[in-house]
Amino acid sequence: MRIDVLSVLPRMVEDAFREGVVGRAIEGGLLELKVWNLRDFAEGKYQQTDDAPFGGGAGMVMKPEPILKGVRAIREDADAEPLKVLLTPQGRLFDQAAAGRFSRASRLLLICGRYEGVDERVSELCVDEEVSIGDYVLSGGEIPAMAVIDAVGRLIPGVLGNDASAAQDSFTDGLLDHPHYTRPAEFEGIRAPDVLLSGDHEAVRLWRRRQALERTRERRKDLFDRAELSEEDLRLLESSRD
Ligand code: 9D3
Repeated sequence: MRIDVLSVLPRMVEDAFREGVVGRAIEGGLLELKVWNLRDFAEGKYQQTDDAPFGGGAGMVMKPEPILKGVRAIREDADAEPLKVLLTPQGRLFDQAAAGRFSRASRLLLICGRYEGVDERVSELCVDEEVSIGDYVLSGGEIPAMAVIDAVGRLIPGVLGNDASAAQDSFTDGLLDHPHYTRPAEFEGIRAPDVLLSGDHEAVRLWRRRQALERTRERRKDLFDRAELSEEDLRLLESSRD
């Protein structure tokens, strides 16, 4: 898979993937990441990528022309047409389902906004989807683009090794994970639950499932209400209600 990024801060994105799982995927040739400097597509003495908003108001708006020029250059730099995604607070929420969809495209082009926003004609002319990573204010689309690259990169076959498909399956049941413990069995006076040291695999499975169900109900009512629960799940919750 190939991912292109168009940004006024290209080093921010490049530097993020020098290490870690996705960095290794790039080194190993499973993922090609190319980050383009938007300023290289801006004209004039100052190579301006932003300008004052029509209608007045605070802040600056990203000019459409450099973005369109950049998108055209990136398109022509490879054979397949990329799925073009604009990172913006006005986008649909990026979730694991979107990560799965993006990972099935052979090419992805991520366009990072900065300042108050991006001229609306960019969306109209050269964007397939607009996405946000959540309801908090960031300074631009670069960190959201990194989140998308990390989430999508992990889904490329071979990037995670054999565990990959299993790890994905466990997310698709839509529950939060159970608590994890490792050595020592007692730390700062807190013991790991005895069941995890018992060697009783069935008891461990039931304990983990119940913990996952309870935590999801407690912390993420939105996920809990959408989860498809089995008879066993309902029974595990029954015994935990009191
Ligand atoms: C006061 C109105 N703000 C819009 C909600 C202005 C504004 C805030 C942040 C305009 C641009 C930005 C920069 N953020 C992004 O470009 C961005 C973002 C984000 O801030 N949060 C979550 N996802 C994303 S994707 C791109």
